[in-house]
Amino acid sequence: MRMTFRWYGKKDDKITLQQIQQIPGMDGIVGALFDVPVGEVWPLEDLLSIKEDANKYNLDFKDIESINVHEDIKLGLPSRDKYIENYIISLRNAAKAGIKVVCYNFMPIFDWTRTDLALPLYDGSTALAYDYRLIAGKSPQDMAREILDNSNGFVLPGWEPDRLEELSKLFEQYEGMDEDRLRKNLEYFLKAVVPVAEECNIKMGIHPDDPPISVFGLPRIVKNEEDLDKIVNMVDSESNGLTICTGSLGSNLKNDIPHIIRKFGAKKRIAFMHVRNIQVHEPWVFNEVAHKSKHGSLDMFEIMKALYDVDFDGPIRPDHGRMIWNEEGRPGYGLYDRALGANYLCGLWDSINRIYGAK
Ligand code: DNO
Ligand code: MN
Repeated sequence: MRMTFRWYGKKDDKITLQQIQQIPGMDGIVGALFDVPVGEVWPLEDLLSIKEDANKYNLDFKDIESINVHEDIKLGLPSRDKYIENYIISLRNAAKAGIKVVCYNFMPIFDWTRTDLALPLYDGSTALAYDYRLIAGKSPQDMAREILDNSNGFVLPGWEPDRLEELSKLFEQYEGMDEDRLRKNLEYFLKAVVPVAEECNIKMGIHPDDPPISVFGLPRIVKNEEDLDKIVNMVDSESNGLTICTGSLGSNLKNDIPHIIRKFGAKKRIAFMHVRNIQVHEPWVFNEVAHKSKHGSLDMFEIMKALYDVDFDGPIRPDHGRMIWNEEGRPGYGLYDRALGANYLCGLWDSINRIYGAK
């Protein structure tokens, strides 16, 4: 297993590679090219330059999050073939730069969605939160404005102001799109890219929908075990893998995460693990918490034990953290709480290996 930390790059992340290197047990960074518009080719030299920077601090760069999928692919438009071709070139470049895992998602229009980016918790920290009652009856534009007001200028991915201007057009394009059609479009994409990923020795890992429920009436197809089954069956290859994000899937308590890990881990379909805890108050009302089990609804020991049982040897990262110790910056992606989270996961992992035997 390699312990990793998501990094937004020299230009956009105030967290330095040196700081990441100083987190005990850290093996590598998870990076991306944030300046390349969605659908364009990722240049090899830009990937190599991240790798070179990371390696200077004894950190690997073997995992990408995410090469985003162009909206025309999700919509199944004729123009998708050109974007798929570009995706394939990006995958080949990634392989040349030593990348082993590529995370992506297939959520229409938006990436992950929250109704509050700085919910105050009992201890003075703040966390990301979701409450379906705050979304009901609102347009995405209203939501975006509300979120912008309390987020220090940061926006959720997919909610950038220039994108919001074209939102009505995007929603029109999705009219009549149901889960089955969206699934067909995913299958078309996977049938084209997975053979290339396989040839390049890369595992693709689809990220669950976050939250795993339809938002603003848009279809979502990565919500539960049944959805994951359908996806792994679309192309029979270990390169057609999953990112198991415990905080995303876990916001529906019906999703039994240790069981899901055992099932898809046994089939070697887990490409990437995002491990974080959340407190679920009632269906679709939840907030993120510290990683430790006692603070939330998920049993982190059981999650790590399931990974041990299936000999998981891919990348794992702490996911969103709270803002603590007066840290300011990108909601969910501060240094301190994620570093604590990583350390807690390392502690669990070490203990499990000591008790049940190192493999
Ligand atoms: C949420 C985060 C997301 C994720 C992307 C994957 O749980 O991990 O930002 O990175 O949706 O494409
Ligand atoms: Mn995640």
